[in-house]
Amino acid sequence: MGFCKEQLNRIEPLWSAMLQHRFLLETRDEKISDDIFAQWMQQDYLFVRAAIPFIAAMIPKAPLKHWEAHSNVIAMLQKELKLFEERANAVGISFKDITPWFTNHAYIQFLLATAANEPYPVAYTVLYTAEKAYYDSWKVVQKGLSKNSKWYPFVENWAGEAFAQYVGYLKDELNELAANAGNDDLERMAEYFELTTRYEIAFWDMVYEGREWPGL
Ligand code: MP5
Repeated sequence: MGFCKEQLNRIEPLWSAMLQHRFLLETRDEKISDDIFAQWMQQDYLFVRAAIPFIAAMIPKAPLKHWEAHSNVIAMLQKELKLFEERANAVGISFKDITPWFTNHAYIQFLLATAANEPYPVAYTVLYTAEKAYYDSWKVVQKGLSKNSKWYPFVENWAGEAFAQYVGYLKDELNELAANAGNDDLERMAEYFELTTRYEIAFWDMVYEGREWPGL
């Protein structure tokens, strides 16, 4: 069994909890409030923007054969930002003066610190886990959301065939990185697989809790 499957099996209760999050079920069942969805859009817009320097910071550590894919991902993220902007304009949501809330801030710092400080296979684990999490999450939404919904373009973005292929590519490459990794790196990869999943769950929670920053 490859590393990815092994990890998904190991943390199965967490992964299932993520896929049963009320944000996904309410969006799927068209019961989500516009305000909650807007909060997700504003925060995820900032997250996607921060994913660009995360990918860019991985490139100097990456084997040459990964450079093209990483460059393509940066282009994909730029297009994704335009999708957020188009949807925000269409429904009257503003991205002006938004800042990352506490959990989002922590997740972004985690991404950037991982790319800067950890070995490449560990950073690649975080990339795969975050992308796989969004693929599986939006597949849940796809099961019920009408194609006419104003939120359907997000389903098309993350649950569509192009993204499925990209996540499949990341899985194969991560399995290969893991097959060639030493024990220390492998342990760290498993730890970061779980941590990334916990951040994903915390991110959905944050959208509801709506507390911008704890403390005064
Ligand atoms: C992704 C995302 C997917 N947009 N937001 C979170 C909180 N996790 C994962 O990443 P991408 O780069 O938008 O495909």
